[in-house]
Amino acid sequence: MTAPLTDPREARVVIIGAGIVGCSLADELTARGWHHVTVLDQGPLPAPGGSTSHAPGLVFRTSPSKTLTEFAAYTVRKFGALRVDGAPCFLPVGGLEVATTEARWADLHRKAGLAASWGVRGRLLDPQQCRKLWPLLDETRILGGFHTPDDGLARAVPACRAQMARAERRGARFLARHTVTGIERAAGRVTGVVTDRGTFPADHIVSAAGFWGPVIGALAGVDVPLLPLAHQYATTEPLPELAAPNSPDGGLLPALDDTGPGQEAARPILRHQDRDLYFREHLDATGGRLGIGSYAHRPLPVDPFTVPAYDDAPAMPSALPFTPEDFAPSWRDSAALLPALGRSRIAHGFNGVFSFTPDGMPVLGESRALRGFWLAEAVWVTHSAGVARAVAQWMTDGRPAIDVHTCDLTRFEDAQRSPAYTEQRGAQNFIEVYDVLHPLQPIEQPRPLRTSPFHPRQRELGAYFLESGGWERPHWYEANAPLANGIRLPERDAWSARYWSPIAAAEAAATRERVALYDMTPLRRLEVTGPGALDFLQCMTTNQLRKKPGSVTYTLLLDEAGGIRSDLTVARLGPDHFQIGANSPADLDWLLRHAPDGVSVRDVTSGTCCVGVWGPLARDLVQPLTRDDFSHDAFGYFRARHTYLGHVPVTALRVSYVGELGWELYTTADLGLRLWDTLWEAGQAHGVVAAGRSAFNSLRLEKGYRAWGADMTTEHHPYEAGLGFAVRPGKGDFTGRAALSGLDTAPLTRKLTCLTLDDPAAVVLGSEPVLLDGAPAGYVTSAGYGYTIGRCIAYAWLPAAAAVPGTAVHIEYFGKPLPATVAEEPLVDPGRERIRR
Ligand code: FAD
Ligand code: THG
Repeated sequence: MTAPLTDPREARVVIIGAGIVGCSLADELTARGWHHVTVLDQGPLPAPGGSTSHAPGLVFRTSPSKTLTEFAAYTVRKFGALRVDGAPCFLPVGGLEVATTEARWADLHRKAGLAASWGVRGRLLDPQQCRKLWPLLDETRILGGFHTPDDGLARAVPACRAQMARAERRGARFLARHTVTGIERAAGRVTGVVTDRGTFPADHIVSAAGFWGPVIGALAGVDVPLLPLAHQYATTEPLPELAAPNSPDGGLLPALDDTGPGQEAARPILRHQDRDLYFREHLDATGGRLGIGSYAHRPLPVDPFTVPAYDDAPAMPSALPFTPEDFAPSWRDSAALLPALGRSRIAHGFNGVFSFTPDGMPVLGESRALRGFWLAEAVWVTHSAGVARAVAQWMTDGRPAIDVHTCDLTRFEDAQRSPAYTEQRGAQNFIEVYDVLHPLQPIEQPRPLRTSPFHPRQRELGAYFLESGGWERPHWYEANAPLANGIRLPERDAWSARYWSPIAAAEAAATRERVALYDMTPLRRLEVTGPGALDFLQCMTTNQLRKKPGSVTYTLLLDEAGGIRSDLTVARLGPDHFQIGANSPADLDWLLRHAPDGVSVRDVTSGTCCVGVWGPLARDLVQPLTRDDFSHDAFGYFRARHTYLGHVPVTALRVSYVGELGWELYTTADLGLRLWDTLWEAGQAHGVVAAGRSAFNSLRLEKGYRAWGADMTTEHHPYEAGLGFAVRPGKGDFTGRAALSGLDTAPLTRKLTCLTLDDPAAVVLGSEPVLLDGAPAGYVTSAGYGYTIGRCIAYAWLPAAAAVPGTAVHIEYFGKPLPATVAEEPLVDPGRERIRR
């Protein structure tokens, strides 16, 4: 992933784009000792006409994504310390989000929990307290607000100037009026950047071209999945009310004449998300105007290939003419919240262009197909410094210090890379940008996209589908409703009752008591073959794979620093033939990047399928279908073999993520339906059910099986994640081994910890803060109701001192501290009798 040089910092880097991302990246790279950094922009500097040139710069840090929150927290810290002409590049005016609906008010309580989980200071306020912060608010319209005193305004162009100046002092070059027209490459690597004013040799190229990303991508032959959309921003005429000091009854803010140079705002940045609006002040010597941003209008997509050049654009390439008719409802909504606006009007407005991606997250990282070609795209000012730091670390050390898998350009499935997908999802993300979104809420379009061969049967059984990675995934089956009749479960609150059904309890019980079929088709399958396959996988993963064919091994992919990139099952099907059960598309990418000549790595997920047959009666179901011996002695736990079930050739793995006796049965997609029908028919005598993800998640939590990406990421090492058993430092060298040295015996500072909620009726969903003695000390990684144990289970990162069974904690759910207790894990079948019989 790094240039073929001994010290990566000697490499020549060309950054395309001198917006906030390009400038921040030049600063971060030169701070790390990179000498040869050139930043090119087609426009003049320091305001070349991209999205940054007119960004109002609101920085709200709190997000459901820990990664985004950490990016933003760094932006606030960094820009807070930067100055230009004596004025700061960040104004810590605070942030205020108000609620005008019950749903939003509840969601602000949830948001306050997210803030606590990710270390953002904040407090819920009543309407009067909100009005003290923002005297223009009609307090009768709001139910309350969430105040984050350390949020504020980034002054984006000054922040560009400050970072540009610093990077230049360290030797970077910034070249205005250079339009990139080509990317030169040789042998799968970049070699240079072609512009209208000459060619610049490069070992690394970073596309920080903002919404022009797809244009630069096209020059490089790399898909850049983002959609540019216009978003309206308008400023009012001067409002006398803004210039006035805060309310006479003791305002929280200094009088405006104390604000000093560069103080363009004093009151908190304000969000009215129920109406897709945000507000900031623009203060000056003569008074103040209010800036209003709106996401309430129809999506206004822009073709990045036809955006006018700087000199041809009426204002700037990224600022399209204002369409007042689109803004009219937002103006009325603004005036309803801030009645003083009734005496004002819009003085200036524009439709500003910036990037939206299929999932709302940035697109970062190096292309595998074109080494040395990096993307740092679809980044808000809010996240810019954090993104730049992560990319600079990535380029320098081979990895960012924080987990960025949700931003990694490899995260999209093939089926999610079409222009049609990017356009549809990008526009939808614009529409939903301020919506209250449930963590399980699936996308609505395009669906269905990927279906397993069992899909027709699943529909017949009344599957309730959610979407993930493009796949339709049954969460429960309405056909099992009669089984749920006898099961008594506590009532759920409205939030946790969404995307949930008591039928999941019946499916979990059927798995524990009889036998169930689980569609495991979306489980990523990689095939690694060739004479060097074993040695390659030994080098790439932590556990001992040098075992006889027919073995299955649970093992980890680590990065150089010992962080967990993934957890895998590796089935050795032949001397040079391995089948891997993997997690994200990044696993394929990582293996392909490292595979030596002669080793082939293929993703076979789409052409194959898998059904899990699990439960105490699994053997009774499967054995009559095959001539091979499926007894425990002949087909032991974590073994694999080829067989025929009826007419269907299958690879059977004796593995169970739900912690019950049984097999994962794999076959090609063409035979999938026949396999399902064969198992279904044979299962009738044993009371077989089809079971969904909801039961699946419950059972895996009861068994203590970690889910990569939620419970652990590259930020964690195996010992603190409770996965030390899968690490065999004695087997020989592997990626990450050196970094783990000594960690197996060193005292842990934090631990992935199993908690159960004390009240059998209480439920949490994930990402909630865990409180120790009333103060946030960790956060929930994943959670689900344990139907066998009759309590909600929550895994959480906690300080090791607290991770002692019996320790009492609280989990904050919508503002309520729910008592919970650290539990001994696993909660079910610690002796593994159920899976080994
Ligand atoms: P840009 O600033 O667009 O920089 C990309 C640069 O690449 C441009 O200068 C361009 O000239 C250059 N370039 C492109 N193609 C070429 C080429 N072929 N050759 C040479 N140079 C090239 N974000 C927030 O966090 N908070 C906000 O409050 C906020 N409000 C916004 C309001 C509006 C109206 C808009 C439009 C955006 C807002 N954003 C906000 C989003 C934010 O402005 C952008 O996400 C951010 O500025 C993108 O920065 P960038 O450096 O990636 O891109
Ligand atoms: N099936 C297959 N591959 C997978 C998963 C799967 N790969 C990705 C992910 N899921 C990996 N996660 C696990 C977690 C636990 C187990 C299997 C896959 C498991 N662990 C046993 C235990 O911890 O008791 C055995 C461990 C051992 O003996 O080393 O079964 O669902 N194919």
